[in-house]
Amino acid sequence: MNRRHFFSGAAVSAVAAASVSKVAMAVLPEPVIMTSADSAPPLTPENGRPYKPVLTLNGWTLPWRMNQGVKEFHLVAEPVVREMAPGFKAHMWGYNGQSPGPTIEVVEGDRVRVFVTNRLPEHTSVHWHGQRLPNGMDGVAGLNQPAIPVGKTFVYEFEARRPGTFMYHPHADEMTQMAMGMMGFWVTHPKAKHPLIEDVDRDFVFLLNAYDIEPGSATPKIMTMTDFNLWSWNSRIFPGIDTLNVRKGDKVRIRVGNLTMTNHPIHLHGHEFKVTGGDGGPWPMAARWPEVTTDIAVGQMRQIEFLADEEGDWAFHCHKSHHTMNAMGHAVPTMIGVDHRGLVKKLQKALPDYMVMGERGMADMGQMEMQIPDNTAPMMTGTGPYGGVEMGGMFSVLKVRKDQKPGDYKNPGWYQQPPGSQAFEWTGALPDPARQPAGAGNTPASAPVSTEVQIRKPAGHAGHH
Ligand SMILES: [Cu+2]
Repeated sequence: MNRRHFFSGAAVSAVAAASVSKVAMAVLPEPVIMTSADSAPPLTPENGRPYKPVLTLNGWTLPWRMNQGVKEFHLVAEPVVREMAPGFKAHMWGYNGQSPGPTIEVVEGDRVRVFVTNRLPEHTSVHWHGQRLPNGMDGVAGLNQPAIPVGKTFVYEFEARRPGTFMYHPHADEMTQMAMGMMGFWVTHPKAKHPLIEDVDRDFVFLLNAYDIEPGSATPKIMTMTDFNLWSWNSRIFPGIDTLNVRKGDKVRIRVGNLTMTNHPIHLHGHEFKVTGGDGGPWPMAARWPEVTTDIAVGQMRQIEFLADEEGDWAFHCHKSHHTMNAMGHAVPTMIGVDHRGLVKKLQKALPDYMVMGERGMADMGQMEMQIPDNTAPMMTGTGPYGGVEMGGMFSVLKVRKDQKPGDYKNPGWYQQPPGSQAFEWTGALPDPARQPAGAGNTPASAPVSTEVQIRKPAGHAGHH
């Protein structure tokens, strides 16, 4: 983390200097800018009511300054370069150097003042999703306030009235600005013991977001509504998403907000969790039951809690299998069972780079030394201790270790299964299974097999096809 002076930018300085008076400048908290996409350690509060801070996956918490009892934050809306995975950088819009913006953490009852400086090429605003606040602070441009013009700074101020997990994002040219990565998390911790909010040992937060970036390019396409090709957590894709590292026996909370345009069934291996709350606050105990997957709808936040009592490396991911893939072409027919070995040779004479997608399934894609453009994330990748993980997108790993130190979030490396506790190859005798004749099913045929299909035409005549 480094502190960049408000006016140290190059091209934007002139705009900013012309529009922010010296007096205003003197009272603004210096904006804190993050230059790394790694998970920053939880930010222990230096003043105000104490609380247990969260860890933002591949993100950070925005420091504040206390000004006569008011917590003052400074968000800077600006173009950023976000590393989505090692070797792949996207040109996005975000806050204070990254997309998503920093997490804002306060305590129930805190008076909060947020300065928002607009360094984007167009106007913006900030909506504080889920908060109780005066209508004029809700941030819908045109409805609650004029939009923040380019180069100007607006002030939002309200009391954090109820504890909970909230999100923030623009409510001005929302389609563009959210597609470009403008969003962030907000956690209001309870001021005292709350009957529905349990103390936990680890508290993780992240946002679900999605982008459409053509392989080889860097800027999201903002017109896309459904056909995204990068499904990300906090604007990171596997294998670029940090693992969630915990100590065996920890009580763990994970807060997940969905600011994409589709739902995401988030699935945890090896443990059952309870959904303990949503955007509206903590849920009554009677509304909590064991789950291993919870669907998070668009614009929702869900917090899950569990006891991490099973050691190991446990997959944690969106269960839509297309959301655990990175950029790929969608106009690809299923080639399973099609034997086109002869055809490939012929085609490669004319098109030396021609290759076949997925003749035996798509797993080959993970290994293929495929020519991909610069600045492109491989479609399915990531290597574990036993080979390719064949995942991308919304995938990470919960690492539970008995020797992880309390409060230590370091990645402990790969889990070593105790001897005799891992799936293994059977090398004994096998009974002869009943099989389909070759070519009748979906295995490659050694010789062409003609298939006859009966279809019934509308007129009622049976025909051959
Ligand atoms: Cu998903």
